[in-house]
Amino acid sequence: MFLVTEYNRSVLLGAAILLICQLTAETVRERYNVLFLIIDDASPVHHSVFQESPVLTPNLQRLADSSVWFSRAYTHPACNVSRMSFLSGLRPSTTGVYYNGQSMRSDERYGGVETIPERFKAEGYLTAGYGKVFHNGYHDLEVGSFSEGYFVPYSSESEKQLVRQYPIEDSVIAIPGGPGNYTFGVLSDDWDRDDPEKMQQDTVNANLAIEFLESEHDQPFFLAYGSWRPHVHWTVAQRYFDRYPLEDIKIPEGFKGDDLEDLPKPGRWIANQRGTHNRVVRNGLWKRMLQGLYAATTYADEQIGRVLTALDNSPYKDNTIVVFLADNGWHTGQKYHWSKYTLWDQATRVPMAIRVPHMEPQVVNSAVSSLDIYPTLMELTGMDGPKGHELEGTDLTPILKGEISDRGRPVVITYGWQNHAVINDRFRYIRYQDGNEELYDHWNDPHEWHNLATNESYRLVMDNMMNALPTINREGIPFTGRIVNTFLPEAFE
Ligand SMILES: [Ca+2]
Ligand SMILES: [Ca+2]
Repeated sequence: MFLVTEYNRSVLLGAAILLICQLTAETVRERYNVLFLIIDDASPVHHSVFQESPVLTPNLQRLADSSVWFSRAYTHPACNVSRMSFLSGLRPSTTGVYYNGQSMRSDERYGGVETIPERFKAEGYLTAGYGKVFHNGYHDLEVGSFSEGYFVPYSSESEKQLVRQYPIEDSVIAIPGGPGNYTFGVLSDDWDRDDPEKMQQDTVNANLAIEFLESEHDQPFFLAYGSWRPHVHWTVAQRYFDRYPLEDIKIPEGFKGDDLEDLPKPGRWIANQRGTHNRVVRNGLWKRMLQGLYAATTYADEQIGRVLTALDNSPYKDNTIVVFLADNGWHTGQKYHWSKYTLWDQATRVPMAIRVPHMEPQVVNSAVSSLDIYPTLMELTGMDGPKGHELEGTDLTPILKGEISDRGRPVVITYGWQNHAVINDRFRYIRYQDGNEELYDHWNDPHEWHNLATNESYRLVMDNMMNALPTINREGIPFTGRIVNTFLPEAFE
């Protein structure tokens, strides 16, 4: 018979305490918090993280200095397509969500997929979303993705009020003939400081995120902050415009006058069918437009910086993973194009960072995809993947740890049914639904000026890259929103 003496009672007790401590340490290590930061429509050449740029983004640089920074991360070139893909872990070619007007939630096959915030919520996380996390047209459908009382989505009304009422009158810029949403103006310099009546929503939502990080939580958390800027309208306060005097602004290096001449029909069509660039130039607005984008980018950088500072000053600093990315890129005249919606570098390459406590900062220059975020977060937090669907991205944890430098397969970017770009460490191969092709050699042609697809000596390169094209290309799901910025049949005729 086992006699419980005072001695072995204390030994047993000690062993039990040790076990509990180990379990707690284990649990704490696996139950990382997540801070998920998203900015909207960021040009890949207009930020100053590890590159020369006229636009200063010191807060992104500060984040990059403590993170694994991806200089060649890619997303799909439209808000909804990109966000639905990286938040669900599924490719557009799998879900049939190819444009902003297609809501995945209304689809019977994929409408119920468990997205990143839902996954964390299901695991007992406090899940908060402030600003534009999901696409702004569809955030009503995402109420259930976040914990009750912790969801304040993007407000289109707030943006409209801002643009109509507050800009300094003679500062308002509009492109005659449109698009109308490029209209922007300068706010007086007391904006986005301390007066609660004079804060735009990105400031208000950053304040909510900061307040969240300054509060005590008895659950692990997933906190998403989505900044609407630098998306148009580039309406920000005077001080941001003042940093970029018009006389110092230069047109982007990547612009080449005859750039469209070597493009196949769909490429030329998507580049300039809206005619925006010609109107910008005809009206002498190119530098004014760049000034607006620069000012709005610097404002967004500051908001990200404020949230990051709140994390770094909080007790959560050493137990919180930070993910940062932009949902898509932006053309500022390159290939005669403004905005996104193309398969080229300007619209598809985005700044991206992942910071994991106690992991060495580094810069990764191999091609990665925003699709990789979901499986990476699952691995880092020790969670199982979502119920009901397989994630299609690649777990980047071995890259974060410095064990490997490459995800092992090319990145595939999609816009519209059967229009894909395949990107590896050297080339971008574009294939449109009608079979037209483009090929760019990034080692020798970073601006993608020289389409090599008609040069037969590259046939083998292109054939190899074709092997990475999706084998499933689901028909586009029905539109529930506006049909805008889509490829039309005339693009291929
Ligand atoms: Ca966007
Ligand atoms: Ca060209």
